[in-house]
Amino acid sequence: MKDELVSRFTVSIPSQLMRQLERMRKEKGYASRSQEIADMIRDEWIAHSQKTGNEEIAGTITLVYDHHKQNVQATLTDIQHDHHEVILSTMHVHLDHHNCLEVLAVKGKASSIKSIADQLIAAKGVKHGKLTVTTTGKDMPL
Ligand code: NI
Repeated sequence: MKDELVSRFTVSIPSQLMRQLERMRKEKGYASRSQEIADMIRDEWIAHSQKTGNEEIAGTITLVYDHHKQNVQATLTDIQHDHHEVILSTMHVHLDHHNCLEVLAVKGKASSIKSIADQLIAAKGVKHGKLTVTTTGKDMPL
């Protein structure tokens, strides 16, 4: 790190998330928070690079949201209808009185799947979302 240029930035996150970050740092054995976050960014960067190409991929988009939050369901449905050609199937599970789990099976160009996942995950009211990418199997011999 001595010879590398270092950038510093300030981040504001909920206190509970901060406690979770700190607990994870200790459990993973990182000496510093900077080291931990740098590794998280590298990991995300690799995943991000794989999702921005032109190749056809398959995958799932998982969303957890509170359906009582205003407009969240309508927003998610609008986005899904705009991209019906790549969303093959959806499953909706009512986790409890408030929380819904939605899983979308998708297939299409990596960059467009990534963009749809980003829109859904960034929608107001979505608590957590994740795109999991896999192969379509076509160019994957056993
Ligand atoms: Ni539900």
